[in-house]
Amino acid sequence: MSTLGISSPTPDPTTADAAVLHPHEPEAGDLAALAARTAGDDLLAPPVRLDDVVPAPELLEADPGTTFVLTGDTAIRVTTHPGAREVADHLAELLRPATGLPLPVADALAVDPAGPMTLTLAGTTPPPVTTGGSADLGAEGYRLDVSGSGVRVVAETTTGLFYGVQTLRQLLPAAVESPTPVAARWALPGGTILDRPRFPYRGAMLDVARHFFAVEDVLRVVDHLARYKLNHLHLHLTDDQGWRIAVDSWPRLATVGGASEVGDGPGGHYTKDDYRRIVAYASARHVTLVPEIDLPGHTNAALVAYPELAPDKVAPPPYTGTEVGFSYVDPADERTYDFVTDVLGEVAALTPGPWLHIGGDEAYKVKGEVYTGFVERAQRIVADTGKTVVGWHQLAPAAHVDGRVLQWWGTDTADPATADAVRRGARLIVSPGNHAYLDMKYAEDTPIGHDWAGLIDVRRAYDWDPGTHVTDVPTTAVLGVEAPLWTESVTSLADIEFLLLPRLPAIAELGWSPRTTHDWARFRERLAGHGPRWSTAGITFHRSPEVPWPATPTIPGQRPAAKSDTAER
Ligand code: TNX
Repeated sequence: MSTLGISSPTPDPTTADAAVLHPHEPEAGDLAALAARTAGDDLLAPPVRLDDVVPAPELLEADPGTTFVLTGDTAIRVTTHPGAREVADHLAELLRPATGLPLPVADALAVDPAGPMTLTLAGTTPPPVTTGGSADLGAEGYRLDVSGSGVRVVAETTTGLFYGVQTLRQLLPAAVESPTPVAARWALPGGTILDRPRFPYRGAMLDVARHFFAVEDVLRVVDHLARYKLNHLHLHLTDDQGWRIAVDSWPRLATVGGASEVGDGPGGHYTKDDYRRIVAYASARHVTLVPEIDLPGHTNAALVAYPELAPDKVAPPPYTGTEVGFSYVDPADERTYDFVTDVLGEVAALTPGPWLHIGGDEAYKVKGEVYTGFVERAQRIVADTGKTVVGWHQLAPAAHVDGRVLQWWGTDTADPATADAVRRGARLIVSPGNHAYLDMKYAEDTPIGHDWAGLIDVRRAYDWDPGTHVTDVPTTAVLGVEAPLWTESVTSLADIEFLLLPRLPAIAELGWSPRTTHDWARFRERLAGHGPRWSTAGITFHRSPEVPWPATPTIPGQRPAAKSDTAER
């Protein structure tokens, strides 16, 4: 690519790009191109290509002749600003374990160190001249330049800087993911990336109710989100099988309602400090928490703790199965609305982000006007907390409240009630069960997961368009995309990662990348390079046969032996 245009989804192997060592199986053309170059050139080629980034950047221009290599002299310089400094420290912490380099973080005003990496907040420093097109990087965009003398990330916000850093990380060899020092040449490919997201909401959901997961597991999921520029973590905190968040005014919700899960496990719940820890960790990674209290159905655990909320005022036994749709809080009892007000008030107070999710799905025993009436009261209660209400698309028939967001989880593409709610002002988060549900099996023989919405291989997760998916909903009403992970069959962090990877990056790309970059053939190649990253970092993933994974490296972070590779070591 010679101009800073939309990144070509299918690069022509005869162009200069092909001379850059490709991290996957070399094609005959690559070998010929390599043979035509000097040995010195081969040694200098970085192992990652600029256009291998996931999610695909909006614009990129490779400079195949140029490489920047991190050395013991490389320092990170950053605009004097606490948020920018935090991003610079994050970058240093990402790179130090594998590289073993000191990578000191210095104020931008400090003496210019050799071989700098610079993070600049535009607005405090003049923005760079941009080539061909808008310089408006917006709330999350960034510009990344890799030249022979340095790496520069410029953004208008600290979030933009953070995403520039995530891209920078992907441009280094997979060995950078090693938790311990590795001898490698820390080369980045030369060129420029100008990047910003297609949709403002890009998320994943973790169901911590069906099975409870420790705070550490949730933090690790946040890391996976941040790596692929996803900016929302939706926590499904309550369901029939367990209530997972401490509520001071109704303490038995967590202590009694939290003491169960699917199967025989002990369950558990997050204390308010646990939740604050998740919020802080997520916020440092530019991820906003979206807490869900599922109402009026999916409430058996609450009824076990407080039978006064049950329609018959009798405590049901704890539920550890996987059926849905049988439980509900009594919509005819005013005490229920005290409960809703207290719980949503406390959760809102704990949550810095703008969203509060009230569920609303599968309340099969609360029908028609009774259901709509309940939802309308719950929506007003959310509004009174100052938050914006989010709910599954079953909320659609209820009256509109300002900012209301519906989360589409259908498996078809048409729903007149949802389209009507959008006409009345609702926005949509799109999570189609048959494309975005991470609890669906990849294939018949996938050992865990469901198949009620079909099998979802990586291509199925990738090949759809959130902007046009739901009939009669304009792209402008689509806030973004989310990949939910329900955990009826998921019992460990390894299970979570197995279902997340490699489909999460597919959904992330749908949320971030411009549609013009959408190309399955190129996506699977770009994705392949992430397998060695995950292996090196000790992250479990599904070796989907659709993706041309490189053979397992013998030394962590190093690429498998192939003729074209030997020159690089
Ligand atoms: C449907 S999707 C549910 C969940 C289940 C999931 C299993 C939605 C809003 N409700 O209660 O866990 O299917 O795939």
